[in-house]
Amino acid sequence: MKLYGEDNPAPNPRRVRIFLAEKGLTLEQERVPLRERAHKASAFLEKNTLGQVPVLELDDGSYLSESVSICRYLEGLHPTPPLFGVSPKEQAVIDMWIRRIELQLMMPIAHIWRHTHPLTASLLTQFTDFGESNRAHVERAYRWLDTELADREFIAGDAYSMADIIAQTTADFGRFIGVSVPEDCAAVQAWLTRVTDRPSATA
Ligand SMILES: N[C@@H](CCC(=O)N[C@@H](CS)C(=O)NCC(=O)O)C(=O)O
Repeated sequence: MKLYGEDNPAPNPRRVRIFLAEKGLTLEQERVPLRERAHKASAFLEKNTLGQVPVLELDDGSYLSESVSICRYLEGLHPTPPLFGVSPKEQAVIDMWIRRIELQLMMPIAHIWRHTHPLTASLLTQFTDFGESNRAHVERAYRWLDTELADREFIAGDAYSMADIIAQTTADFGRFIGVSVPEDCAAVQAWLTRVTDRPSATA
C-alpha cells in the first residue's frame, strides 16, 4: 500500500497520518505538492478523478480516496485500537460526530478558506462576503461544541476516536487561516489541549 498526501497544513491527508500514528502503523508515502498543482496532473487524476489528496493505493493496484473511507479501510485491516467504535451504537455515535464536525465546522471553515484567503484567490472566483459570513457559523459551531464537551473528554464520548481526528485537524487548519477556537470556549480549548498532547498530533 502507498499513501499519497501533502504536508501540513493540508488537513485531509493529516487525518490519515494521525490515524496511522494512533494505530502504530507505517505506510509508504508520497507527497503530491498542491502548490505545483500536481494533484490536477493527468497521472494523479488517474488515481482520483477529483484531483484531491489523500489517496491510498491498494496492493491490487486500485485506489481509494476520501480520508474517512481510507481510515475505515485501515481500521478493517487493523481493528486495534478501535477508532471507529466496536458496538453498533459506538459506531453510529462516532459516525454521527464525524458528520456533525464535517458539516457544522469543517464546511464553514472551508468556505472561509476558499472565498477569503489569498492563497486560494487564483483558484476560483471568490465571493468574499459569502466567505466572511461563514465566520459567524464557525463561532456558533464552536459554542455549540463547547456545551457538548462540558461533561466528556472526547468528541464522541469517553474514548478518543476518529471524530477527534476530524475535529482536531479542522481546528488546527482553522487556526492556520486565522479562525481560532473562541478564547472563552473552555471545554473546546481543554479538549484541543488533550488531543494536541497526544504523540499523534505531530503527524
Ligand atoms: N473529502 C475529501 C477532501 C479532500 C480534499 O479536499 N483534500 C484537499 C487537501 S486538504 C485537496 O486535495 N484539495 C485540492 C482540491 O480540492 O482541488 C477527503 O476527506 O479526503
